[in-house]
Amino acid sequence: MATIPFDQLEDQPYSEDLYNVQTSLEPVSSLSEYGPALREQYDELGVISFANVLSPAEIESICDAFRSLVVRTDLPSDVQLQFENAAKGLVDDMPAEERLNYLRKFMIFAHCDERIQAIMNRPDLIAIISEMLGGEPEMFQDMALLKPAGIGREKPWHQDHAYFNLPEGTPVVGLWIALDEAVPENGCMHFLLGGHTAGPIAHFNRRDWQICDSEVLERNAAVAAPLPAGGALIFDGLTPHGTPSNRSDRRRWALQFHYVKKGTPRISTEERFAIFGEDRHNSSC
Ligand SMILES: O=C(O)CCC(=O)C(=O)O
Repeated sequence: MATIPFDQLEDQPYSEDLYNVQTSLEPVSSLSEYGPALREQYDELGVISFANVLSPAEIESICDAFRSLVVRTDLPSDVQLQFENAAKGLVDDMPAEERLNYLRKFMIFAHCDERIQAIMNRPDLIAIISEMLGGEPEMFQDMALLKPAGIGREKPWHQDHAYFNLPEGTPVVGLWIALDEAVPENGCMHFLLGGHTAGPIAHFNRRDWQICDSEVLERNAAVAAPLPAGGALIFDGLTPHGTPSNRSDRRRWALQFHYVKKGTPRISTEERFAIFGEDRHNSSC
């Protein structure tokens, strides 16, 4: 790697109340439990949770894929890697394989490794996602946020659709897979249940491109979504979610894909800002 790419944003202080929730979203055991009741939960709450989706061998294959990607010197130019801002000065002289402990994000990397594609295209996951989308899915974005131990920064509350150049009203399904046990201490996912029914919410450039903190607190619907390694969350692209900083001594790796219906048109970034920006919502933060 010629120059080491770092996250532009630093971990900043935030109110602990944003993630100080008393309730957890209980996962069902496995994908085979998916049926009308869970479909109803998805429509109503905007998220469903499964404890056992990836086998230990599948988890290991994805972790191995990450290890092989981080040491490659010939990565295609569209693959993005980003180290935690807090790791500046630490990783420069480190052997490439050790740098993985400070990596914040991989993006657009699935095409480089068949092991990642195998999970992305797993028929039992695709069957559920197709039903939610109402048609054949197309993978829209692949990403992994790794939240290194001790320095993994907060991902403030947001709707994923606010990051995607897709028309308003496009069904978007997110699949988030825990590669380590994910708990509040190492930065598990938190959701505002039912928040997708509000449609697009105003986003602001604050600690990141995010929903205003006061809006999250006022909605008073936050739950934590802890998972064992191999567990997965399936959620609507409009369901607000965020993850606290990882202050623990345990890393929290996760793999995620977003799917849309095949043939979904794209819009421009300006059009996206017109949907999710503060001007349309006439709100301040
Ligand atoms: O994995 C995380 O910490 C946050 C993931 C997330 O919210 C996102 O990438 O949209």
